[in-house]
Amino acid sequence: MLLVSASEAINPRAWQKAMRQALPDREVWRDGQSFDPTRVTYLLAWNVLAARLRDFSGLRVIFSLGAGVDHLHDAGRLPDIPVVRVVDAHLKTDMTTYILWRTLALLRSEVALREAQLRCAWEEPDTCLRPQDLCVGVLGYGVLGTAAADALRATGFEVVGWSRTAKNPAPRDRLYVGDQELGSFLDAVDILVVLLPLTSATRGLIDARFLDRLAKETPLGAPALINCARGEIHVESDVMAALDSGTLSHATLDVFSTEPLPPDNPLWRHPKVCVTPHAAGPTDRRSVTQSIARQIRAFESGEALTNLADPRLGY
Ligand code: NDP
Ligand code: OXD
Repeated sequence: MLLVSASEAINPRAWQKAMRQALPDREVWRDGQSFDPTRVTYLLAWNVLAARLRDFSGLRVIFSLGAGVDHLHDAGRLPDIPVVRVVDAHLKTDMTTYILWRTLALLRSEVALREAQLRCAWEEPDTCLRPQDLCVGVLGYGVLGTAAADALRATGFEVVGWSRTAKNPAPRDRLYVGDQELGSFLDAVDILVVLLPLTSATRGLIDARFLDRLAKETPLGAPALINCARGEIHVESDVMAALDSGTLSHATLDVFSTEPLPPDNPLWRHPKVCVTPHAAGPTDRRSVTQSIARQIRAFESGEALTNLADPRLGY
C-alpha cells in the first residue's frame, strides 16, 4: 500500500486522489486516516518526521514530492531506504522560466522603472543592457541548473557553472568545480543563480565571507543574487547587510529558512528584494504521480529505480 505523508501546504488529499487515479489497483492512504503502518510499502513524502519512518517496518521506497530531499534528512543523513526524487520536464520548464523572468527583470531595470512609475515619472533608464553584457553564474549545475543554463545561453547571456564534480563530455558553459575553483567562478559572475541542494556542505554557504568574494563592480552596479533552491543556503542577515552596503545590487529570494516568511520580516519591504513564496518550480501533481506509478511498476518487475538520491551525498 501507498501512503501520502505531506504537510498541508501541498494538499495531501489532492495527492492521494491523483495517486489513486495513477494506480487504481492499489490502496492509497494519507496521514490522518486509520491504516496499519506496517503495511506501507511506498511513501510519498514531503516534510515527514524522520522518527516516523520507524513505524513503517515494511517500507521499500520513499518518493520525495520534490526535487530536493533535504526534508528527509535526519542529522544530515538520508534514511536507509531508497529515496527517489522528482526529475520532471514541467519542473525544468517552470524553474527555467522563473530564472529567465528574474534575470531579464534585472537586465531591463525593473526596480527603477517600477519606482518611477509609482511617482508617475517619465524616466528612461540611463543604459540599456543586453544579455551579452552580463555573466550569469549557475551555482549547482545539475538537472535544473543545466536546463536554466541552456535557456540563459540561448537568450544571449554568458553563462558559467559551478558543481561538485567535473563533467565528461565537457559542457558548453565554462564549468568550475569544487571549493578550489569557487573563487574563479565568483570572479566571473554578475548575476548569481543558486540551484544547489541543501546538504551539510551547502548550508550557510552564502555568508558574509562568500558575498565579499563575489563583490565587484558589474553592469548592474554590483552583483545580484537569485536563490531558488533552499533558504538555508544563504545567511539572511548577511544578504541583508550586503544589500544595504551595496555589495549586492538586488536579491530575488524564493526560499527562506522560515516558510512562510513571517509578515514582520524586513525582506518583504526591502526595496532591493523580490520575494516569491517558494513558487519557482512547483511539483506538477499529474505528471509526478504518473512517474511514481511507472517507477513502482518497473521496480516490481525487477527493474532498477531511477532518479535516486545518493545517501552518502545527501542529494
Ligand atoms: P541536482 O542534484 O540535479 O543538482 C545539484 C547540483 O548541485 C549538481 O550539479 C551538484 O554537483 C551540485 N552540488 C551539490 N553539492 C555541491 C557542493 N558541495 N559543491 C558544489 N556543487 C554542489 O538537483 P536539481 O537541479 O534537480 O535541484 C537543485 C535544488 O533545487 C533542489 O535540491 C531543491 O533544493 C531546489 N528546488 C527548488 C524549487 C523551488 O521551487 N524553489 C523547486 C525544485 C528544486 P554534481 O553535478 O557534481 O553532483
Ligand atoms: C522541490 C521544491 O524541491 O519544490 O522540488 O522545493
